[in-house]
Amino acid sequence: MTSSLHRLYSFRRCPYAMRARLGILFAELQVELREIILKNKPPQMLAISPKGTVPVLQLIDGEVIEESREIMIWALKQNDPQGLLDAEVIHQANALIDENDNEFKHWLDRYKYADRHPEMTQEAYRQRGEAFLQVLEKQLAKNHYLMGESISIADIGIMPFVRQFAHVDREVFYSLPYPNLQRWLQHWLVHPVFTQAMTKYQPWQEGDDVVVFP
Ligand SMILES: N[C@@H](CCC(=O)N[C@@H](CS)C(=O)NCC(=O)O)C(=O)O
Repeated sequence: MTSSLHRLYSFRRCPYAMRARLGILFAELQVELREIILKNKPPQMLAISPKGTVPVLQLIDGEVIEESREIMIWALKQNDPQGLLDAEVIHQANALIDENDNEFKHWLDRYKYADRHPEMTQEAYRQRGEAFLQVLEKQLAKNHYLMGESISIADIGIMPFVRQFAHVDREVFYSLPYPNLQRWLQHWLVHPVFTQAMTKYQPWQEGDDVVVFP
């Protein structure tokens, strides 16, 4: 079945995919959603994006955007009613997302799956990850959101990763000395846009009806 919407391949348990969904929601756009399972990627997705990672956005004109940050930015460039791409903070927001993607994610994966990485203890992995949490805590001690008093792409780009880190062991996370980060995460966990982003969908199969998100 064809659709007149841009098409997003997504996977709910992937923080990069959640970042893309958040971007689409804050941009107040609608897309066709194809939820996938990483172990069984649809050939239609691999045909347009052979690197095989989610999220992937296929625009109506055929262009393919296969990096989560680019999907967020593309969406918000279409429509950004809350100013998430505020020019005054975009440079700093991008630098923080770089740190998230290039360093924090590395330690998050090891903290989450410490048994697969026996070179260090789980606690040591957590402590490495905490270096980034400390940077976030410092920002959030000054402002409600990472870049100031309003939401920026840094918040939606980083929050799904901090959530995963916290959920490795909630008791430990909430015992750490990061009260502002904990407040920020809790705010996001009940935020209506985030809960909408986390809506569960059945994996897509050829022949299914089009699923429109949101
Ligand atoms: N740099 C990519 C990273 C995306 C990524 O690594 N996604 C993971 C899932 S969280 C993935 O699709 N991995 C492929 C696999 O596990 O087969 C982006 O920002 O979109």
